[in-house]
Amino acid sequence: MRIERITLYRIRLPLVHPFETSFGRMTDKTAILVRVDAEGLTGWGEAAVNEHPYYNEEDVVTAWHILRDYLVPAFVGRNLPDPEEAWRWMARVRGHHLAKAGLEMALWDLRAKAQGIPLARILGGVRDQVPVGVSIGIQEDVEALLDRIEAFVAQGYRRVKVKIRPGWDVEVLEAIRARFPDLPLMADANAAYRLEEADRLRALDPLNLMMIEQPLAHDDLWEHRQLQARLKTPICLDESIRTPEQGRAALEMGACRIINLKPGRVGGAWETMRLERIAREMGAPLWCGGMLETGVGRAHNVALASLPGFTLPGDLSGSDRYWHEDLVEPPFTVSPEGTLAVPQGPGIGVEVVEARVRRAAEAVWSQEAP
Ligand code: OSB
Ligand code: MG
Repeated sequence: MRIERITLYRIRLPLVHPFETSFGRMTDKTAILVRVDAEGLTGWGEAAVNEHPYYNEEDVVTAWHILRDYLVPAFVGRNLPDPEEAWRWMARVRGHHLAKAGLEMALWDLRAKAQGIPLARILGGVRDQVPVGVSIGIQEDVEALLDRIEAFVAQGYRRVKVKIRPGWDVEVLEAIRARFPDLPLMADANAAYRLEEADRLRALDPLNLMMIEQPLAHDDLWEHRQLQARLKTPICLDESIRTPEQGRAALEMGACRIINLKPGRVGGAWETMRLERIAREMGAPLWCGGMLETGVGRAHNVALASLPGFTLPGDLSGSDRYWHEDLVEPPFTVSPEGTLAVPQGPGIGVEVVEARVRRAAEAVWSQEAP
């Protein structure tokens, strides 16, 4: 199957509700959608890059550059490679995992469509519904946060993650616990603490949190290990785990007990499948994280979350939690049981509405095979 054309759409979509974390506040989401055309079929992927390099070092401009100048030219005009080969072609470019994932996942969509089967099936998915949670940003005040939690719980979400930072942490979580004693609850610090603040984090131990996500530096394993030895609450790593091998190392050394596996952060589906297998064989809990993806990236994440190693509810929420209007049809909707259905059509199994993509696009570029 010859790859005839690859198109990049740099998009910006307003969020229904601003999303504030310890690294900043987002009112819009940026991303690069990748469209791959081959022999009458179209595959879609999403590089879920933020506008600014505050979560990781990538931003929407670096991802555009890496895709346009390095990754796309390596694939246009060639035959669709097998998954491992595709990853090898990209590996010459170091890092830039969100950019790579956008293209890599579009190739998976294309493969599944060429076979006429759902993406989840060629990935090895075993569920047709995946349990989901919601990630809630820092709010104006605790009352506003409690109200939002109540509304999401009423919609069926199976666990709630709240963003924390020094000054918006212990008291806030205590207030949530007082109001929702049995809620599966966790906190994500996005690297806002130092090891010297371990005592502050130890104050969370009585609250029976499922886990605390990425308390220390974005690229650290060793100090997380020191912290985990002093905490009862399990540590979950996000930013620090960029490769399957780092995931294995973190689990082996006790830097974390749980991994938030974001397909974008590790560079796409191939690497996600490798880490899923490692965690499964080690008996470590795993869940699928998110980067406020549009329906395109969400479809890929939901398909991957149907793999057997994803044992906990993911940061996979309904389209209406993020967007006034998603870019795909049908949009993703959370069931009263707190699940998202894994699409059953060929490939990603949802229709990308190209008119909406173009409306959201700030730039479009494509390369065609000669
Ligand atoms: O740290 O998990 C994170 C969104 C953007 C950047 C980083 C993170 C997040 C989320 C949102 O928590 C998860 C979602 O997509 O719903
Ligand atoms: Mg996180």
